[in-house]
Amino acid sequence: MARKKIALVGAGNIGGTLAHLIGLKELGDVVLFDIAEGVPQGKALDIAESTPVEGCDAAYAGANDYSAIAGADVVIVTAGVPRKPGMSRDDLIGINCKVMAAVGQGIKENCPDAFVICITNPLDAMVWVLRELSGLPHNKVVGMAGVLDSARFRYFLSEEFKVSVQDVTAFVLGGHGDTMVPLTRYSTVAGIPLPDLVSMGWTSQERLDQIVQRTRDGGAEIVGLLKTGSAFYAPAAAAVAMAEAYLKDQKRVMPCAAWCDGVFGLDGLYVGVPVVLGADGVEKIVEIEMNADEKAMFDKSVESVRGLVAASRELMPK
Ligand code: A3D
Repeated sequence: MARKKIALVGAGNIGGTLAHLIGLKELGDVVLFDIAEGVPQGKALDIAESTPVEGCDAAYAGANDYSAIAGADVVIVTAGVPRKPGMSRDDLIGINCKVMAAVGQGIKENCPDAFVICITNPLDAMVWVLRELSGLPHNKVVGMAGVLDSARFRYFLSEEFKVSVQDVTAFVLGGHGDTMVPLTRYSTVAGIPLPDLVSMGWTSQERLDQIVQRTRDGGAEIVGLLKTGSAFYAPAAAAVAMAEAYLKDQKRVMPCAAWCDGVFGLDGLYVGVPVVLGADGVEKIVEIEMNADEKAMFDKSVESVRGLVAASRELMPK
């Protein structure tokens, strides 16, 4: 069986890290595409030269022309600009909306059968633009945010409880912004929900509230430390896990920005919800029950995503 082809649109910090991880995991051959001349070629060659040391079989190419992504099985999109200290993800909408329109067109013309994962911010609106311009079926276009936000939550919880990250599960839903919704009732240590752990005295409600807030501010914390860009190791790892779920038909249950039409009371919106990811892309949306408080937080997040989509609609090429 021929190796899979994975196209990375955007060869910046996340794009380069994606390329490296994909080779190490031997998920397929990698094409890096970017408008910056030499950057995708240079990163492709550099990583290719590490493969003999790592002992992994993956071919690498870099390109400035969309024809290079032809026939890709998976496309991961990071093209655009990241935020700088003091900026919110939403401040990126003007420039990244135009970039997503060009990328959507490139995908439509070159690899309409691909599974597409968008990472570019503001995430929930950019994945919508990408889907509109590419014309791909909604189940084949998703946004990466929930896996990252949940991983941050899991990491902070594992530190708090002094247990392995492997035994902590967590769900962060809603839009990828300040209104994201970490769901404590659906987050567990080895199956024990967080509210029960508070009752058991493992932590206090106050500490848990602080961890929830740190999760919401997780991206800004890294931006503040790096000063010149945003997080890229964990975002790349999260997107690779999603690509692997698709390529290996793993049927993994992951929070993704998925097209919600007739679920969660929504009538056509990309927002973070639990989904089953397999060979058909988004195979199922897991419509969990939310209590009144959770629903109120989710609705607030949905409203903020709606605002961003409306702004993107105005900015999109007609
Ligand atoms: P960066 O290292 O700047 O890379 C972006 C790359 O995109 C650069 O190499 C640019 O040359 C390239 N680019 C710009 N315009 C185009 C275009 N029209 N076509 C092709 N390539 C282009 O950024 P990064 O890799 O750190 O971040 C990329 C994006 O991911 C940003 O929008 C971030 O805000 C976003 N991001 C999202 C998350 C989520 O969890 C959703 C997390 C971290 C970063």
